[in-house]
Amino acid sequence: MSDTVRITGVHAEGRHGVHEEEKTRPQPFLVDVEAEVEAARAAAGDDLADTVSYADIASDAVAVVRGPSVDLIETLAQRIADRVLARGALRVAVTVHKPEAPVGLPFSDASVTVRRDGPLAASGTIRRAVVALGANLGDARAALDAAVEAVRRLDVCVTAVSRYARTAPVLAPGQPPQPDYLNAVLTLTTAMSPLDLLAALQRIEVRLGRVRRERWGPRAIDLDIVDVEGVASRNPRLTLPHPLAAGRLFVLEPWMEIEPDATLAGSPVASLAAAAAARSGVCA
Ligand code: A4P
Ligand code: MG
Repeated sequence: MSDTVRITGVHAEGRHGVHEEEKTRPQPFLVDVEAEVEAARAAAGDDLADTVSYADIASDAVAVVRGPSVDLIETLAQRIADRVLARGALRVAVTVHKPEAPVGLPFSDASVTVRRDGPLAASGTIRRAVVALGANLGDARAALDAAVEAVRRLDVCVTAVSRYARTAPVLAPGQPPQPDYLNAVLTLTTAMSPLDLLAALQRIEVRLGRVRRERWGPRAIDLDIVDVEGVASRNPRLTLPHPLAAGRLFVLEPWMEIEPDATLAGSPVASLAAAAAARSGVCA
């Protein structure tokens, strides 16, 4: 379940329509927008920066209506949707009304609604994704084996699985000691949306006994999405690339093993691994 930011009846004059006269004589357009967002952090911190502002949505709508002339209100709605999705909305519905359209018969309103998914919610395009696995409670090797098998049963093609590496726990300052981890990385292709992939991985975590008691706590299994081809997101529900991956040797080294030329947000994974190793005083 997500939250909705809604603004209705945004009014502006524009020169849009298939008739020549409509391209010269301005007429009124009204726009309604419903943007699906993740507002929990904004609500908890009372910070506008963590949501999508209805004022920004209104200015997107007005800019498009006052902008270059087009034939169709479908085109206007699409352009407004693109702008709202670029502000971080998960999904958006945009309705453009043209109450003075030259219909030639009495009518009260003409409108078009388009509904579009943002990159986190969009499915149907086959994309490559990188998943990091970690476990340091119970039989970690069995947990990683079971997780890889469960991922294979999803609507994905697993293209490579790294060896399992025993790694020292990376802990937050003051965190009590933990057992060593077993870490691995796998790559896959899928047409699932990134949010559906995350939900499927979280179901596998639950089935394999994951309990979330504390951030960075010891875990029976952890499945993180490190990267999804072509998707960047600051959404707290799914941040892509994973915000910590670029500095995590326990992710970068197994990934390098299966994809030596991989890049993360434009940086070669090999360079990121060398920098992380230098920081931790270990040879990459
Ligand atoms: N979430 C947001 N973005 C993502 C993403 N890209 N992938 C949200 C997965 N989840 C994402 O995740 C908590 C919430 O983050 C989820 O509900 C999801 O909606 P989590 O994986 O349960 O939390 P976490 O693992 O405690 O935190 P985080 O930030 O993922 O930390 P890491 O990087 O997984 O670190 N030392 C060694 N040697 N090996 C390890 O594997 N792991 C950690 C945890 C610490 N030290 C370690 C290891
Ligand atoms: Mg994690």
